[in-house]
Amino acid sequence: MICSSSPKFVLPSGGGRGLRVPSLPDREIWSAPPEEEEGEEEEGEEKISVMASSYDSDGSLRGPSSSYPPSKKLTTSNYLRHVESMAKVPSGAGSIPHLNAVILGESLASEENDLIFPNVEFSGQALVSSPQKYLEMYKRSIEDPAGFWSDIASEFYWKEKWSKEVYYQNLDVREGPVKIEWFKGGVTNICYNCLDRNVEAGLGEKIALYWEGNEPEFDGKLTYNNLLHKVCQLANYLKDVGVKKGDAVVVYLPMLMELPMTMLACARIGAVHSVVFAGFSAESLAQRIVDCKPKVVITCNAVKRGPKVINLKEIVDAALVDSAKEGISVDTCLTYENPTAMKRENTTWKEGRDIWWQDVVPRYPTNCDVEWADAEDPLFLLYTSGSTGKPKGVLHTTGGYMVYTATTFKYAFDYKPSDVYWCTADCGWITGHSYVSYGPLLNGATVIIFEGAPNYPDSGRCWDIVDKYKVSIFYTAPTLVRSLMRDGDGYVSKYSRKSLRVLGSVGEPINPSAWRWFFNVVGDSRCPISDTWWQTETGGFMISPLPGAWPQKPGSATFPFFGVQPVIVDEKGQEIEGECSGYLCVKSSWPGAFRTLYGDHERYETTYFKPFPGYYFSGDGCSRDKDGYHWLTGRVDDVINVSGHRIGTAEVESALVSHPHCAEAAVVGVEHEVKGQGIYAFVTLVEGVDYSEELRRNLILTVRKQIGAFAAPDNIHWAPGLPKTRSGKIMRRILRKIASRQLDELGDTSTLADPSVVDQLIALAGV
Ligand code: 6R9
Repeated sequence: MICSSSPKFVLPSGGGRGLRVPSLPDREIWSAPPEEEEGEEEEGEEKISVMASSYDSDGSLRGPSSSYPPSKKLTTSNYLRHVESMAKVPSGAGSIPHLNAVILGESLASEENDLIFPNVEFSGQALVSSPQKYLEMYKRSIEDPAGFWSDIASEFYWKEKWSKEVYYQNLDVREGPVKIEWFKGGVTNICYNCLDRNVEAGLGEKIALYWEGNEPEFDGKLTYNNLLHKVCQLANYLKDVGVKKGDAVVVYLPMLMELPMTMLACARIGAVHSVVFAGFSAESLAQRIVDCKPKVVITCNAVKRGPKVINLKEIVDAALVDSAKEGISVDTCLTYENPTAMKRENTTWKEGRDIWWQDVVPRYPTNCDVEWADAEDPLFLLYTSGSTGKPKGVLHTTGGYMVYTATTFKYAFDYKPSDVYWCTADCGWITGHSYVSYGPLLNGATVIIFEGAPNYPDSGRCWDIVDKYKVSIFYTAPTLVRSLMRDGDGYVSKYSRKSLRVLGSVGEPINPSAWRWFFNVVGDSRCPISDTWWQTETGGFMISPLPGAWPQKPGSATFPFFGVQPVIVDEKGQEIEGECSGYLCVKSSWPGAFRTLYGDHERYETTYFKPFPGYYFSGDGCSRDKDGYHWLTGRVDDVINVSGHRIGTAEVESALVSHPHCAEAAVVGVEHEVKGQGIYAFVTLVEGVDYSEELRRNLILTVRKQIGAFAAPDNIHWAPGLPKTRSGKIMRRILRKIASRQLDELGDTSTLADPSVVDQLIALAGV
């Protein structure tokens, strides 16, 4: 299917699928509710301060206005009504898990009265200053994607321009293999666009990276010039040890400036980086090494996170032993000495293979020719969890990813050249790829890289950093917001934070009380929050507020980014119109989309394009309210989202059953106050083995060892038997209810092969 022609754009009028514009003539979404609907205000109920503004009929902002609707008071019954109706959605993704129902209930209850308008000053200077402006741009992006994205792409450096056909896509498995291409034939280099282009534009002396160490007294910085030189030295070294265009390089580094530097050096010479989060275990690292067979592994000896020293080199050593056993031996392990964490002499070493970064890299020239790449040449691999035990190697290519990350960064954070930007994500996850490294650097931004833990030396550390560097855009995860919120406002109010302008959230749905705290306490009710919904697979933001453009609803990711056509489908794959709940899919491609799963295009099609033919299926559930706002409701597959990290239940189960005393395991997600979801594992032991506290600890340790500490189960529940259907399928629905102690909601258990196991499990809860 060739798509240089324009798809039809339909802007529904009221009630229909898609967007509604809050403007004065259409007062529906923000007008004051009728008197009789008002209820008593709950005691202790949080109140959000509303930035009172409104829109003129031409869509421009006006206000603060005395006619701004007063907030509607909320009653308990309002609240519960929403929880109940959302928990029992008649169609779509089926019933929403309890936590999400509560979150949604909270959200939807607040949605009716808490419409947060951007303030006039903010909108006045915003890149997208009104819903009308957004709609104008959005409409063009959908009606003429080729023109819209070509115009933006032209702002980057291309050695050769892309071919006439700006993009090609087939998302429909019924029409042949799934294929997505953007700017094919265009020749560019993302490192050149991040660094050389910005230096040539006069930003050479601008700070590219600030580094803040784990200990507050250690810090560093690099200008765009400095960074370019260091990237070139590393690129030259890599070339010298034989890394060529298309070769994989595995990177296992903590948050040092050397991490984005390494990614850029790989990109400069056309090598494909595969960054592995430095919290993964040796076994997980080995698995990724075996899958992509790198020429070189780049790591550092150790890192301090809070008071703890983590010996990364030992983990890499163990991984390299494991991968060699599988026939993949790596000749070069470039090791950065992180002197604040560990001295050289204490580092384990293998002569001939290991080499100190500081001994070799600085000797290379500070300039290095760019390896020009086709827009569709691979840029990086990043493994992510799926619903089987084997992680998926998500593959992103060069040109479309470059254009998309840069554009989403610019608009979703309303980026200005004077901004200082801090994203707390680690570069081991997609957020660190797109929004610590590539997106901001492509915009010539000043970025903070933080090595440490957000609560070390105390819970005020984030705001200390914000004040120290005058951070204006702060992008983080709901789990961090919730944990800092629990530690009290005192840690926040102690610091000025007056440099903050825009806040951001990513990784999981942000529940409205966390949203409100983030908005009111951290942002002093001044800063819009960009709640960005996206995925490793999407490369960049898909549904996100544009600060200054839209009134916000706490907990809603609001509307699609330019060029993105989200649809909500029911279980038959039919698009559902208007206010609804169902599976979130995307129709039509966008430049930042992943192109395949490394070495397994069939799995790519099966996982993402076969469930609902014609669409990309995200794996998430979503509700759309009457105003077209999107509310993400969490994963609908066997993936648990722990503190924003995706963990496949199958991966944890396979780690558990590798323990010699564990015969069978079934893992489910349960709500967790801080992490969003926690991991709850039911384990059946081998005949003759007794359950004990020691065994419980060993099982948890096994998972830590095989996957990483972040995947350790919060609960182990001894299960002499598991609830199974007569065909042997584990009824996870029942396990979820037992895990969350919703024992009156177990439903019909009579179809189980042995219904008595349910009572047995209930009796063993808490053992
Ligand atoms: C960027 C990232 C993707 C999954 C995704 C969804 C959840 C991410 C969210 C969100 C609600 C948001 N998710 N952002 N849910 N609101 N703003 O996190 O990528 O690690 O691949 O996870 O995270 O469930 O499907 P990734």
